Amino acid sequence: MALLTPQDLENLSTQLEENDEIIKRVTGLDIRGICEDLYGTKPDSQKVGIIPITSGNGIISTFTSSLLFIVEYFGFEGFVTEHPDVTGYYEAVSQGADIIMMADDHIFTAHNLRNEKIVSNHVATGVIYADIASRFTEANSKDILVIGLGRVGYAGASHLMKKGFNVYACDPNREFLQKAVGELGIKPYCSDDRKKFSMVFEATPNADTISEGMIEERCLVSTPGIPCGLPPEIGKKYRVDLVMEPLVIGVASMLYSVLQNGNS
Ligand code: PYL
Ligand code: MG
Repeated sequence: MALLTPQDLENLSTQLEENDEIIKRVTGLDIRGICEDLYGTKPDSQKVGIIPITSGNGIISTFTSSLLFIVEYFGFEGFVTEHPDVTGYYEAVSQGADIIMMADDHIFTAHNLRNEKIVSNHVATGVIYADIASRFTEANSKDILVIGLGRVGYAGASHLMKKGFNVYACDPNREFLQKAVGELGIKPYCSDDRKKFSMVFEATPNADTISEGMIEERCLVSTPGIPCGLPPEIGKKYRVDLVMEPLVIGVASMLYSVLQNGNS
């Protein structure tokens, strides 16, 4: 999995505001509204212990401080532990954390100690970016294109199938594609199908995965990016609305997904 860099996390507050405005304009809801609707939960100042983890490539200098900003923005009470790793875990639980957040190079998780709910950033990110794409108010059908069927794309495609969308998907890895066709019932898509979409959820670690033949005149592309799959010239030519930021939306989804909701 591609690792975030401090450059990716610069101006996170500006990226959040800009994306929240776009999301509100194209779906009618802001990020909070989408999370509440998606999970049926609302933050209530739960204590979130954020633990730096030194394994693998080690600490990303602004990662835990970015998480603290996000956690507090959405109405939780956050703290970053003084120590990393096991000592940090002990510290967080001892200080009364309701939710633990920590990431090594493979999994970034949120774990609610009070209700045992646990989620990975892959799943939470795939679900919310796919959900945002599916809420495009100018869409004129339930057809939606998913590009990339790795851990993020698969989670998003699964969510869209459950919501009753006509999910078309592609992935250069034939095994990933066959798995999603067999397990989820998605329709395989290739760009020479000439079918165009007004809603696209892109979840690949590559640039320029979206080509002209795929998108309608008005189109919403929703992606966790890094890099962006939409070539800028196509974005301009087709007046594409692009929802893309590196961490905030995925973390909001993680937090709301582990809260207790009324019917669970
Ligand atoms: C969660 C991000 C989204 C994309 N890639 C994921 C990533 O960069 N994971 C690695 C996070 C490592 C954090 C480091 C620290 O500072 O605690 N262990
Ligand atoms: Mg994100």
